[in-house]
Amino acid sequence: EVLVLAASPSADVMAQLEQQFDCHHLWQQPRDQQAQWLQGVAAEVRAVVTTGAIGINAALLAQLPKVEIVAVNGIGTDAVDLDATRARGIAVTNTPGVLTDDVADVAMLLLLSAARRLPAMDFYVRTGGWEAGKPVAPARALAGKVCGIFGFGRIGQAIAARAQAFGMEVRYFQPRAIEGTPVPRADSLLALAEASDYLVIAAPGSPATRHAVNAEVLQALGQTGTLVNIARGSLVDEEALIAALRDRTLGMAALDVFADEPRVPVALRELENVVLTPHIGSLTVETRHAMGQLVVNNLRAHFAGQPLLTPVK
Ligand code: 8YV
Repeated sequence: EVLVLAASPSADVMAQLEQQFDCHHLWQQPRDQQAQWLQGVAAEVRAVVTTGAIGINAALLAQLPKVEIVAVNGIGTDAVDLDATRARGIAVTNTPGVLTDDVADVAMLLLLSAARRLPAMDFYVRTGGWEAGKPVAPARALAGKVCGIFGFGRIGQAIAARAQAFGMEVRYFQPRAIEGTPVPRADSLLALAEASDYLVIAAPGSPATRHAVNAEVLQALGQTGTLVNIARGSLVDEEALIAALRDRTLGMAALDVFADEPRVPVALRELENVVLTPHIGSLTVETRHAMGQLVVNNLRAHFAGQPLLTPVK
């Protein structure tokens, strides 16, 4: 029996889950009834399907005595209590690879939107500013600017390729140097921020990266700097970010992820120098289908006693 915590937008994936497993859908239950409903199904659950954002905590795992596998429909496993899964020998899978391009696209979407102030320009046309002949201040060109990438895995490298195509100079930082890349590595995140016009976060959320982008890093990025985050809200000290944006010691922020989703602080929503999207990095028809298919294929492999396609170590 499979406990599904959240639906995939792919109807085909949902149909496959239904056909191949005995599914219990938590997301279909009204919020205030979920706890009680869960008590009725928990005993027989052998697999859990969750998302990168939702994950699974120790308390829920403890309610599932027979669970063997947690299949994450996403790449980030920061919301999964991996200590608890490891301690019980529960397998965990995620969906690397298939979402790289889409997430990198959203990083560029945000970067370009901030650089050329897309939300303000859109507002200007819609509200008749253009017709009324109101002035429009020129933006800043991208070509020649430095794009610093924090976290240089698959997604970070895909962002680098895109930034280079726009004529940007790219650098990266992460603790472990990547071999064979011509992209220079900064000595630290702080040094990267100092050198960058745009700082793009593409590192995993973890206790080690929590609030890595703090007041000091934001200060180093500076008045003409822009922060882009497509990774996890936990990497940024959101209070410090709001303060820096408000005081204009940081130029702009373009954010797809937040500390406490879906709650975005009003103080952030009210700022003009931000571009905000609702955690949509991987949200395309094609990619959500490919991610969901990987979830299904991992579950099938597990129950057939075959090697998992994309295990999390
Ligand atoms: C979504 C993500 O949170 O892949 C990730 O880590 O953050 C996203 O793709 C979600 O997991 C989609 O189901």
